[in-house]
Amino acid sequence: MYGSTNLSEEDARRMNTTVEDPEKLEAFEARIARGEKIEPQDWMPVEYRKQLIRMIEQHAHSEIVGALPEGTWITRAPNFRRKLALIAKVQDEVGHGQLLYSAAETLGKTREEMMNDLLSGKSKYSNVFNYPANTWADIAVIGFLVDGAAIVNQTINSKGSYGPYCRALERICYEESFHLKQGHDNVVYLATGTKHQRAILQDAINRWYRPLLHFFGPPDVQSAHSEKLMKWKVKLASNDDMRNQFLDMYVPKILELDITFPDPNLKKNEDGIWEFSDPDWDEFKRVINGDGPCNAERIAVRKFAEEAGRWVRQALMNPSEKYQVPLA
Ligand code: BYC
Repeated sequence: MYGSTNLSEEDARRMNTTVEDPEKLEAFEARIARGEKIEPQDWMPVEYRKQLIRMIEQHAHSEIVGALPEGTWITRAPNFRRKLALIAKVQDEVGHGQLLYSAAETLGKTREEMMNDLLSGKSKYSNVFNYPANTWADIAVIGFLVDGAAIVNQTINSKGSYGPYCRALERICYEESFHLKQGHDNVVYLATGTKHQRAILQDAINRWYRPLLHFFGPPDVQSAHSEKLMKWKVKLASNDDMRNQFLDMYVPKILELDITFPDPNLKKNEDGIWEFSDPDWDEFKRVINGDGPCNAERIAVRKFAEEAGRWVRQALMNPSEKYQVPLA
């Protein structure tokens, strides 16, 4: 699925290059224009490699950190059926992290380096996972709308240019579509339930609305990386386009349940573009730079997991350890 995970000596030497061989660059861009997939052993510009590492690594971190808010609800799920579904979903999310770390490793960054960068705060992960899941309705909203937003992003980018990332995204999208059904079922159940159930759902939508708008990244005019990523077909739609697609698909599904959004200016114009109030981009910047409601807690849990799992990694990596076939 992934191909090589080793950086060739030549690629390692080129990592600090700023000027690319024009012929190779032209041939590379022609391949992208023809819609070919780039594979790990192929020549690629250093900036393409660095951008992919940044984006895939952030995506991988988002999956494993994203498992935490939902994970806290496994022991508090309202019934056995919901608990089973949530356990399976959380397990899937961690598995997505594994797929994505493997895809990022093909570009020459080791998993250990990625994990260290997450724990030191050098690498980012999705803003949405720095908010608390206060009630069971948060789990419904995460399952329906956060997973829905992720599917919009991932379905588009699975048609991109880097083979290992696209193949990982395709697999992830199959599983995410089950998560979405689980989230939708949960949202509809609460929306058609008691007064209290509707109230906690409305409260959760009120709190998740702005983080969900932030999920697709800053407005296009402020996006630092979009131009390059779109030129090289790593991203196939801009942040604003993806956000618009999400609003188009999901706002009507919430409104039909007679649940509202906390924004009087949210509306679709005749040209198909959604308008909304400024979702406070300063809050977005604070949250992605480490100062959100749960950033410290999320990293503390990951540090605990890293330390608690060290003996397992050491045992697996110990070349003198031999597997003993257990007695029957
Ligand atoms: N959160 O130039 P821009 C899931 C950063 S997990 C944090 O527009 P780009 C799930 C951006 O990194 C799926 N940071 O960036 C799991 C950059 O900072 P740096 C999560 C963000 O890359 C468990 C700066 O802002 N999905 O679904 O062109 C349970 C400028 O932005 C965010 C992914 O990870 C953000 N939301 O476009 C349930 C998708 N947005 O690196 C569910 C993969 C922007 O220069 N990523 N930043 O320091 C992408 O598709 C793209 O990276 C983005 C941003 C569209 C998010």
